[in-house]
Amino acid sequence: MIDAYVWTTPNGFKALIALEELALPYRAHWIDISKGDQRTPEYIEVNPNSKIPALFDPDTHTRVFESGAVLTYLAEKAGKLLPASGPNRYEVLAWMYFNVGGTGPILGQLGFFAKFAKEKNPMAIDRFTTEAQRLLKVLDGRLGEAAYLGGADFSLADIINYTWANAGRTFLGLDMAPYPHLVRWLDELGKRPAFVKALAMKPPGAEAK
Ligand SMILES: N[C@@H](CCC(=O)N[C@@H](CS)C(=O)NCC(=O)O)C(=O)O
Repeated sequence: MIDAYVWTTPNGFKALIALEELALPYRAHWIDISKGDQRTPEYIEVNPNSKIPALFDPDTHTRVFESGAVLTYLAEKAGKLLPASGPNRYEVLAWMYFNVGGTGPILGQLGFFAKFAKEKNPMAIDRFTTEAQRLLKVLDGRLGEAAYLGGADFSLADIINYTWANAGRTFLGLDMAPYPHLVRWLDELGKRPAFVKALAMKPPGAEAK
């Protein structure tokens, strides 16, 4: 049984969606990043970078941190959602890296400056809004030429990009009118049973709040 370290954020949901899509048995450990659980010595053994998601697989004595590596490990364990070789493997990996080096950090920084920061910095908000819009346009272009980011088939590339693009539409409230293909893909993925199940998950006790 895989130990999955998660929280209810775009990066945490990537791991939960992948576990559900791949139907791998797991136990969710809720790391409350608002309370600093990510900085405890026990958790730093799992992720030296003090972020979620991460996992430990007792079957293979493997720890994995960074969402891209976490999803790659899960797909390779299940033998699904990441082609083992060939050009399509690298198309999927390229769109995964596009998220971990692009939409993830840029929309994350936009969230910080536009939503969380007490002092509003117009230059930072403008910089990250412009770059977020540019990246969403790149996703839209790809989804105008292929059903899924990796090509004809649903893959890890879709899971990893979904949570941040969806946060752009919902939490960040970006205008999605310029991205009709992206909206089509968001709507379709959001109806998949594994997405619906994972995105509804909450830490124990959260329902009572
Ligand atoms: N590059 C990392 C980013 C992970 C990340 O930023 N996670 C956030 C939650 S969405 C986090 O753990 N933040 C806690 C903190 O920064 O202290 C990945 O892709 O896994």
